[in-house]
Amino acid sequence: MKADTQTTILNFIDGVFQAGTGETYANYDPATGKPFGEVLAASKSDVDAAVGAARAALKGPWGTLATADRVALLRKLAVAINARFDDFLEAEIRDTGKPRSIASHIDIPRGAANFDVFANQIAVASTETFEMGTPDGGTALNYSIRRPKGVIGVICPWNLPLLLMTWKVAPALACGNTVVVKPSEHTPATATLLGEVMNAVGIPRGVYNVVHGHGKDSAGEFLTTHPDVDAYTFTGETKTGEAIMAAASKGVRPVSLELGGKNAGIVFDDADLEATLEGIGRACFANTGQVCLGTERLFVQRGIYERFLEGFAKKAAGYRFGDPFDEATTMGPLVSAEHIEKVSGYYDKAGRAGAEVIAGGGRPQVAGLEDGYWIEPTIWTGLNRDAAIVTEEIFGPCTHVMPFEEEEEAIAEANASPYGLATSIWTTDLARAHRTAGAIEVGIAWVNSWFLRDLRTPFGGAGQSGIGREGGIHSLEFYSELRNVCIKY
Ligand code: NAD
Ligand code: 6OD
Repeated sequence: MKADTQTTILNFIDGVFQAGTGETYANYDPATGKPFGEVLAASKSDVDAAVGAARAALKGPWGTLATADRVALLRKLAVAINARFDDFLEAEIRDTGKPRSIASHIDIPRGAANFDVFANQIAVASTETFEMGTPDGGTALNYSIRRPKGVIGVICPWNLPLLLMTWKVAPALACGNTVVVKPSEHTPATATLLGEVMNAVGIPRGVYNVVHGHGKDSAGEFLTTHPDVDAYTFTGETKTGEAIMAAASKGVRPVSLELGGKNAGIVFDDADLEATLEGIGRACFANTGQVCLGTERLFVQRGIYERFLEGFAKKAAGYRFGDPFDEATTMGPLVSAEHIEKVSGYYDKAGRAGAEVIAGGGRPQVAGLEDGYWIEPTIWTGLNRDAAIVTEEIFGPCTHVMPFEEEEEAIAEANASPYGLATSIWTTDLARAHRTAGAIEVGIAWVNSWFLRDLRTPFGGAGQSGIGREGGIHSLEFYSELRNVCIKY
């Protein structure tokens, strides 16, 4: 169990940690439900100062730094995060309640890797050249140069705080932009700690700024309505994405939006049952179901349905709740009091709608941590496709399973959603795998896998799951302004 240390979270503006002049609020430990520190959030004038610092840095040394020098600094950042691995790990576990086994294998390593990946990407990024004939018989050469977009507002959620924040900050800095980050109010720690690392490796002041607070009428809205921010990159709920898009439309600022989902998993009769149970188990329950790519609608072909349900119920019952700092814990709490209220509200709705509970369905008692935000991994069946738990994003460790007969039926069910983030398809028939992956309207279709990431690939959502693609060259496209130079000679 983590020692009962208190923390005070400050803003990081122009290279200096400073108390905000906005609201002050308590930071809660999800495993105990008790406050363990406070956040001194940014006021409108603090956000002004952060944006001003970012603008000054852009016009100053950062804006003129050679790509090779930026690449070297990004690589140093990756090394420096790994050098402080345990500090990041502790901060992330304390804020989110996620088990050490997840944070140490996914969140913190990816936080560092994001800087390496985008250092590599910008180091070899090319642009186009076209030679053309001119009407007077001469020649012109067109080539493109890459310029930073400017000051980028980065607004982040709480489910994978360091991973998702650096996923945006790394390519933004690689392209020569400066950033003002607004982490989730629930998970302010690792973005703040990254400020120390930025200073330690010599990133010029003002390049990376962090402002804390909530969304509406708070730091989030102060940032998204600030006229001197050039573009916004956001990860979070679809409704929030709409508000950010509306704010960004003033001044015609571009947005990259990674939003919610209600992802479908499909298990065919010919799937390798053991591998499927392992993969689908992760897709439904990893990080206590708080992964945007997670599976909350599952369609299982009739021939394997009963055997699958039996194994799946065992999987759900096999998680071990406990102190997130304990290596043996495999299921942490939900992130906040607000979120447990939302998720348990859906558990109640499932009961009222007459769902059959195959596993879980309630809130466990965790010895010594009774006031934490715990909830059981849950499997339901028996509801129609229009039930709230089958259509709305819950963002908890739960899924609804429906049987199907034919491939076309599973595809139609998977596509019956306004969201289109991810799918996970389980089959040993290669032709069927290609057909199904091509037919489901999503940004990512995993076959016989889930959350297997190559950071060079396009990442994003279709429909109400987002706008744009990031990852690899696609991130560079969003975070840079390409200029065509046309030389007639
Ligand atoms: P959220 O939308 O409530 O909050 C995200 C961030 O936006 C927070 O920092 C919040 O303070 C800020 N915010 C809220 N209202 C705002 C406003 N009006 N103006 C400016 N900022 C505002 O999302 P969350 O609860 O933190 O995260 C969970 C959601 O994120 C889920 O819907 C999940 O699917 C989604 N998500 C999507 C992806 C993806 O890649 N598509 C990844 C992770 C999470
Ligand atoms: O792996 C990533 O790059 C990424 N953006 C993951 C998103 C996970 C959603 O919770």
